[in-house]
Amino acid sequence: MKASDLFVQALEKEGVEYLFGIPGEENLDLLDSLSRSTIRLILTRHEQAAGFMAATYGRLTGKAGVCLATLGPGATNLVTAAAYAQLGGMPMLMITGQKPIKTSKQGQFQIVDIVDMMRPLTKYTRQVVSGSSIPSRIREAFRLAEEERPGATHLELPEDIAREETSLAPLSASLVRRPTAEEKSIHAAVERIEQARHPLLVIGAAANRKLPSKMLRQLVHQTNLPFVTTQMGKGVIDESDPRFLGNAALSDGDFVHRAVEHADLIINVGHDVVEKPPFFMTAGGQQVIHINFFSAEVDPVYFPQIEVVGDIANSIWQINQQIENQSSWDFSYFDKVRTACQAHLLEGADDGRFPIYPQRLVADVRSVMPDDGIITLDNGVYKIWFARNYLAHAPNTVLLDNALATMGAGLPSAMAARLVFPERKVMAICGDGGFMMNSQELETCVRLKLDLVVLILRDDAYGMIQWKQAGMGFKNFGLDLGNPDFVKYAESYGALGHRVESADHLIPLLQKCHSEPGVHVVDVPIDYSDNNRILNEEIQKRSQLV
Ligand SMILES: Cc1ncc(C[n+]2csc(CCOP(=O)(O)OP(=O)(O)O)c2C)c(N)n1
Ligand SMILES: [Mg+2]
Repeated sequence: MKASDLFVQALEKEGVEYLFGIPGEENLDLLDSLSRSTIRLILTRHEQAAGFMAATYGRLTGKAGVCLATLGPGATNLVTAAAYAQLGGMPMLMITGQKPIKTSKQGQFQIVDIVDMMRPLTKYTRQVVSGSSIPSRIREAFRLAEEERPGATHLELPEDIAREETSLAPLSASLVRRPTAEEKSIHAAVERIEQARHPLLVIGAAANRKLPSKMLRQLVHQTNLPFVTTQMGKGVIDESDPRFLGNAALSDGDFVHRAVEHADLIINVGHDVVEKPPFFMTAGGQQVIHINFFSAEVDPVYFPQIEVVGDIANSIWQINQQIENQSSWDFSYFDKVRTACQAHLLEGADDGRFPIYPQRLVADVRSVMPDDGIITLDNGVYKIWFARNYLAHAPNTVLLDNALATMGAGLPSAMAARLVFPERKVMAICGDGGFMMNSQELETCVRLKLDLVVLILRDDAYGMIQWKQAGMGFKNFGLDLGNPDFVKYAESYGALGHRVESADHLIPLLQKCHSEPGVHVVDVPIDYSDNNRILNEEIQKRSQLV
């Protein structure tokens, strides 16, 4: 058989279901082999979107999502998605083509050193230089993409190698278990938690996996430990739990930061330094226990005293087996923080103004989404409102990017979520800026018949930067946009376009979109005029009163 057949068989052996991307002439042998395989090609309109879809597939399943591009311009279009997967800890394999490497008559036409270009963006990047290396290269690319901490890998398959004859077979994955934490570190952690007066759990990105979520739920139920989440830790434990104090969406000055200041011990589970720190350690300040797959990356604001290194779910399980609830634990101040924070979250949730108030938008979206429904956020100022105000009830139901924090991923990640969970409701929530960065994928949605709801929050501006500009005392300059008529734009793709006409119109409209099949694009005029006052001033003042 030809080497590209072996390549595709190796992908099948890894359990690959989808290949997202845009082939070029350098991928035609691979495409031919793919036509005889069980893998479904998801053809997109931009490689970046294919990469975001593959990364999100990986984030949701723990198995590497795979994307495909040609050499040169196709491959350079993948770089933002590579960074997205790599920083976000999402397993993804990128496959790119290349001109023949043994002999070529085309000079340097379209040739860029893609393997080198991918080096800072991946855990592993290689050119496949012979058919016989395919089984080991593919196994290695999957092993590294999926192993903690997950990330991006890249293989370049040149045209002439794809066409080589080979008689090898793919390699199987080994049976492997993650190492678990050593007993003494568990003892030390348990002892410290039992001695603390005001222990607090902080749940971050790496805890957003299936088993840690179950174990953390058990720990909280058994001990009543209060908890806060980071943006990428949302949903690990149901945020409607009475022990949930809030989300660290803002860097400081929010209600959750009062809880953090008050804690004498922070149990920091799954902290990932790519996220903005949910708290800052100071010399002589509170103690921190670091629980993660890896030891802590020490920096000026993070130098934990105790580390429990190993499989997170197992560590929490072991702690749970040993810990005894203490009458000396005092959570009374945490309760006050929770009450004050919850009261503040309700403010504006029924505001009737139009264009829509962000707090009202979040409350209305929450009320129409089922507990297991998935929202995928692009990047804009609304991300802060959703992280703070939208309570996640299940793991990975709020897909936001607090790592690369790129614009343009909201729609592609919703598309991937829809493919992975065809029975669940999925809603993309994008700004008018971020949506337009990958809006061409509406065609892909329509072609694939993906039932989706896409909200476009229209402030006719790059609002997030306007908010920062105002916060820094600069005058409003350089951030206002024009927009297409989003209803007509959606319709031109064969999608269904809607426009919200009043605050009270939002809930019935979203319910209608969810109950009818098709790609629903909803133009939501939004009022950001209070962002600066509330996010930069009011929250700080009000939280100081607790
Ligand atoms: C690819 C990319 N370019 C630029 C930025 C910087 N940036 C962050 S948010 C933002 C504005 C987002 O505008 P929009 O999508 O309209 O959302 P809004 O804040 O207006 O709701 C910009 C330019 C980014 N994060 N990613
Ligand atoms: Mg905007």
